[in-house]
Formats: sequence, C-alpha cells, structure tokens
Amino acid sequence: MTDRSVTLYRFNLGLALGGSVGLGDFEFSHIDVHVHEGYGSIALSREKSLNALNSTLHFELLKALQELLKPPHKVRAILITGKGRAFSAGQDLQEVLTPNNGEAVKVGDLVKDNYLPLMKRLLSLEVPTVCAVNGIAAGAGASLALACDIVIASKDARFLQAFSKIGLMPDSGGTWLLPRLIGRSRALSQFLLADSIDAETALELGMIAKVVDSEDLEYEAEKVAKMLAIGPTKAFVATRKAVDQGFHMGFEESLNLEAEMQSDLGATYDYREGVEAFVQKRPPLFMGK
Ligand code: T3D
Repeated sequence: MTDRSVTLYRFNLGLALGGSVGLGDFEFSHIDVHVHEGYGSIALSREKSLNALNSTLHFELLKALQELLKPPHKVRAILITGKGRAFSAGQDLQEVLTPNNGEAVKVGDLVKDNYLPLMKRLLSLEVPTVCAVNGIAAGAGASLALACDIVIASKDARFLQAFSKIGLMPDSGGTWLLPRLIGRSRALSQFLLADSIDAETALELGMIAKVVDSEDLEYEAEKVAKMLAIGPTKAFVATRKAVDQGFHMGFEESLNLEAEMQSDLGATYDYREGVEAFVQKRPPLFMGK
C-alpha cells in the first residue's frame, strides 16, 4: 500500500536482527508499517515467499500492533495487507525444515509461540481491523485475514485451507473462525479437500465482506479504515466481543452481556457526543473514548 499522507514508521529491530535498539525504536524487516490519519497500516513484506509467516514476521506483527496503539500514534483502526501478488502463503515452510540449534522446529511450538499470541491479540484488539486480501491467502494466511473485522478482497484473491495438503489440521484459529462464518459442512469441505476458493465464492459463502477490482482494493480498504478510525472505537470493539462471545452463549446470556457492555458504553464520551450530535443535527466527532 502506498503511504499517501503521513509518517513513515521505521524501527531498528534489535533482538530479531541483531541490530542496535535506539530509544525503543525498531526497524521492521518483514513488514511495512505506516501511520496515516487515524489508522495504521501493516503490509506483509516477504514477496519472494508470498509473504510466508515466519517467527520474525510474527514478532514484528505483534510489535507493530503494540506500537501503533500507543502514543504518539494511538491509531483507531488497523489495516493489514500483503505486498506483491499474494496476501500470505501461511506458515513459512522453509522455517519448519530449518534446524534450530541442530533441532528441527516443532510444529506445536510454532503454533503456541507464534499463532496463539497473534490471533488472540487480533481478536481482542482495542481497535477495529480491516484486511485487504490482494492475492492468495493460504493456511494461516487465510486465518490471519479472516480474523480481521472487515475483510475486503480483490477479484483475483483466493482462499486456500492448505493445511491438509501438508498433513496438518487447521490451526491459528481456523477451526473456530471458518465454521462460524460459513457453517460446519462447508468449512469441513474446505479443510479436507483444500480446494482454493475464489473471492466471489468467498463473498457468497459469507467469508468476507466485499470484493472489488484489484486496482480499487487499496482505495476501498483505506476508505473503510479511515471511516473506522473516526468512529466510536469502544462501541466497535464491544460489538466484536459481543458477537464473538455470543456464538457460544444462550440467548439470555447474550442479552445479559449486551446489557452489561451497553451500560459501559453509555458512560463513554462518544455516546454523549453521538446523542448530542444527533439532537444538534450535525455529524458526530467521536474521540474513541
Ligand atoms: O509449522 C507449521 O506448519 C504449523 C503452522 C501451520 C500453519 C499453516 O499455515 S500450514 C499451511 C502452510 N502453507 C502452505 O502449505 C501453502 C504452501 N504454498 C502453496 O501451496 C503455493 O505456494 C500457493 C498455492 C500459496 C501459491 O502457488 P503459486 O503457484 O502461485 O506460487 P509458488 O510458485 O508455489 O510459490 C512462489 C514462491 O513462494 C516459491 O518460491 P521460489 O520457488 O520462487 O523460490 C515458493 O516456494 C514460495 N512459497 C510459497 N508458499 C510458501 C513459500 N515459501 C515458504 N513457505 C510457504 N508457505
């Protein structure tokens, strides 16, 4: 994604790259991070391997999510995309084969150390997320995309539950996310057969929110991120939480959760502002608090 506006966000990645850490700053090598007006964008940037996810990329993603939400940036929406012709080909399979201190990397360790923290963070993030899927999203790459709140795909995007092709079951939240989006039968079909799903089909199935022409993807995704960034952030996040928790609750429990969360939102600045703006017949100026 091009940065139309604001600050290029560069860090020196001390630990992961062996460089020096200055003033808490890091240099990202596997992602491009930018701060725009109100929202932050993260582009996976390992084009040669179709943005395959390795441990450094995981580390950087979590770091970026942490930094973007802190002052001075305090963004109120995050946009995730991939550079080049793919969104992400999922777990870096080279990394799995590469011995770590003489020992092969254990799949279970990768899942626990990398995917668990990332997916937990994404689903509990204090701001809404948008994903612009610009090409293939395979394996954990598909999970990463589907974990975002609003998923927009270009016409040439594809989703591939590639896990069974390499003898694995879905991880990274896949077995939780996909059946909720499209139902057990269709999810199992994608998981077991590992056929790639094109963007239009993904839209029809309810996996994603919108399909746009490839040349419009950046503009459309930025438009959504900008809209979210000026919205009532706490209400957005509470909505995600109620929807996600509601899936495994009875109706009454869900009603109670809504009532509890709504009473918290009733005490926010943005609620007061929203009502005042309505009464005064002007657009609201939400502050995310
Ligand atoms: O440890 C664990 O495994 C646990 C975690 C699991 C989570 C997962 O994500 S499991 C699923 C892992 N992903 C896959 O199995 C997908 C593997 N990739 C593919 O099947 C194909 O590459 C695609 C269908 C995604 C795209 O196909 P195509 O024909 O458009 O591209 P390509 O030629 O296969 O790939 C282009 C390059 O990217 C190629 O490198 P090269 O030959 O040009 O040097 C290829 O090796 C590389 N690449 C693609 N996917 C990965 C990758 N390199 C490392 N890891 C990958 N996942």
